[in-house]
Amino acid sequence: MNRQVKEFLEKVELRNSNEPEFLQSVQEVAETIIPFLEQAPRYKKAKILERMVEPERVIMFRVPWLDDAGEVQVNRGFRVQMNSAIGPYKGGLRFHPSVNLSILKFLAFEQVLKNSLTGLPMGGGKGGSDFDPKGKSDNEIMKFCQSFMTELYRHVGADIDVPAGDIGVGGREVGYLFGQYKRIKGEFTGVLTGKGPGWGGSVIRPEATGYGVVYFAEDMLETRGETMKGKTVLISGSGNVAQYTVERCLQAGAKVVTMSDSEGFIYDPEGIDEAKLAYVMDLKNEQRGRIREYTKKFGGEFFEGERPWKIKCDVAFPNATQNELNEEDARLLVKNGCFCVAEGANMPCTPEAIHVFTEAKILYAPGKASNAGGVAVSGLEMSQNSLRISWTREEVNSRLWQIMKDIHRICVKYGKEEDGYINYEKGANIGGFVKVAEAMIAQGIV
Ligand code: NDP
Ligand code: 2IT
Repeated sequence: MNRQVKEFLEKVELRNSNEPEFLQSVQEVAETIIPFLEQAPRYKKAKILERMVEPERVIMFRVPWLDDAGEVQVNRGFRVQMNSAIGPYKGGLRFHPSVNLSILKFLAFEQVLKNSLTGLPMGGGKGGSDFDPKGKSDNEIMKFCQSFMTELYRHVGADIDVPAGDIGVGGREVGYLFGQYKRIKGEFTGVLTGKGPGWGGSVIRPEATGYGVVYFAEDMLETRGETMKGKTVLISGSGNVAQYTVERCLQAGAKVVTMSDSEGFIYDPEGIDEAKLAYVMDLKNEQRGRIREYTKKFGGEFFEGERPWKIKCDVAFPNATQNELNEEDARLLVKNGCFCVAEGANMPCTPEAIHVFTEAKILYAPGKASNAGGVAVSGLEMSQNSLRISWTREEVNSRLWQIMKDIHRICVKYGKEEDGYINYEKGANIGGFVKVAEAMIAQGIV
């Protein structure tokens, strides 16, 4: 590691020593940005990176609620308002028992660069709670969301901070959160994205992350004269991002053979077709069941406690959670002929895994580039709310498609190396950074 990178990371580590995920995401960015600063002394002098790793504000609060048995429950709520240089804070809310400050700071930090890459005026933030939605009744979910918003409302707003979904937060939760905000404030504004299409939500927002990651992979493949058609695809996760990744893969003529959840993965060598996907969507979104049920209905195999990476494929989409694909998995993927990995999740590949991909010179895209479609359509939802109109599916989809193309172009611009290899990680980091840095310089030392 370069000396300047090492010195920078030591300082960040000293102040955030118990935050491994945050440090991991900072290291990943510093390794490409610090060498770039040598060609951009203005950014170095203005200490842009030093400022960017310090959140503008962190809010932590108590979330008390009453469960169905009449017991008092207490959770912890957070909102990390990372950077507002180019627009209101924007980023999802995650409800998962693992949620802590380290995870939310890493997500908020990534979000700043991702939102910049979309070309839309959005700053970066992230929030959530250690609340576990699994096994909770609808009533309990509503009670929790109402209590969460009863504190969060004073920190958010359509021009201040606009949350959305992430793990454990989908349309149902956004609805309850929005209802409570509206009730407390007495106003109907675009304070959240991912709303229902009949009450201010954008069409294509549920599909956006999954569709976007495949659009991005299609652009990556095109650089090698390839398409998704006929490719064998591994997908991890079975939530929002995974489901619509499968849908778009099928539209593009690929064969998807795996999906997963926190209990294991299913392998269907025949491929997951439209009817099987419809079953998964009902199982996960309505029944709130486990992916292992799939094999009881359609055959194939369930691998308890495992992740899909040992199955032979051409293209892989890690779409569940952070650090779900390690060095050993990466070696297996490459050995089995996988030549394109596009992250639907945030930071699913460990640094060692990324190293394996870039050494092997296979196509690899970091989430901040390839999964930006979700927040991009959130940005389009904000625009529609401000204009008080709703665009059609065709309009939103074509804007999403164009935004993913533009992000790909930015990655190539900043990430193409001397031998022609496109380092998407470097391209995405520098491309996202420059716009935020310019805005921060223009706005002075604030
Ligand atoms: P969902 O809650 O809809 O689905 C999450 C999926 O990942 C589920 O299958 C879940 O399994 C699995 N999962 C979650 N945590 C773990 C874990 N610790 N170990 C193993 N499996 C796990 O979330 P999303 O699909 O919205 O989010 C998936 C990823 O995509 C996240 O990294 C998120 O940050 C990222 N992302 C989401 C966007 C969005 O618009 N929603 C936009 C951009 C990125 P189980 O049901 O068993 O928990
Ligand atoms: O990680 C992400 O980009 C998201 N969870 C979506 C955020 C958003 O505001 O739509």
